[in-house]
Amino acid sequence: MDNYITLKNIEIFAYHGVHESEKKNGQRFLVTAKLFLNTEKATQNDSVSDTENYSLILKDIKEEFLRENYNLIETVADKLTLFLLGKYNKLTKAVITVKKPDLPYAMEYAGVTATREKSTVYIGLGANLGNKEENIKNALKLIDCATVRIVKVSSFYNTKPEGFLEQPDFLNACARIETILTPNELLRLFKETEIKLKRERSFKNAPRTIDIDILLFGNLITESGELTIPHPRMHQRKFVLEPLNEIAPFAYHPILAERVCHLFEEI
Ligand code: PH2
Ligand code: MG
Ligand code: MG
Repeated sequence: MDNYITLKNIEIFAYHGVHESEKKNGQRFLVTAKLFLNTEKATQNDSVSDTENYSLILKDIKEEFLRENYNLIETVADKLTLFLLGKYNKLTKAVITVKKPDLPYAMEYAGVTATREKSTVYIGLGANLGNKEENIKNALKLIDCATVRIVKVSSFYNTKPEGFLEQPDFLNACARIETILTPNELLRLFKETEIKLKRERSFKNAPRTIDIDILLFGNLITESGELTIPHPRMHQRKFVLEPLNEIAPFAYHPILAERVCHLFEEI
């Protein structure tokens, strides 16, 4: 649903800026927030408890804007999207514009707009070293944080190694998460989590205490050196499709244009 709350040009005096004079003297900023949420229930009941109260949000934006000083209004705007989406559960997307209206130029303002939204992401977890069940559980605990919420976890499946066969059996699972991180930020979080759980990368597909892969990221299709979404081999792997089918049979593969239940049937 495409309804949103607007708070337009909130005036705040603050000390963000690259230049010493900006840090020392401060200046006026104008903050505009466009906050998306489903207002269906609120309009039905005409009740503020079914939406987000913009007076509270306004107070929070002013406070958060002053909490720490940054060089870039890019950073300020992005931090505000993270803060608001993290704190106000009903928000699905935040678009924040931060403007400097008093620069010494013949121009109305310089400004930056940052956008973040909540995405539904499916991930695969696998372990074949150490206490496999503990490793998967610990990985899920570490992933669950201010920017990532674990929504649903599949059963744990004992699987035979695919690909490189001369290694111990695996324990595999899938989870549905909700995140306001970008794909690259999420990948970084997963790599850090793998390192915390003592994963060592000796060779490709080597046995591991834990492997955490992004399978589907909303309907996103992306390919860069480090990260390919959807996961390029997910549709060929029973150890992915079986747990994924358990928790998300109707999740959609945007390249193959098939639902997970269909991919699972075909394998
Ligand atoms: N992961 C691999 C390669 N082979 N086999 C099983 N059964 N489970 C895995 O998680 C797995 C695999 C590369 O990530
Ligand atoms: Mg993997
Ligand atoms: Mg991996």
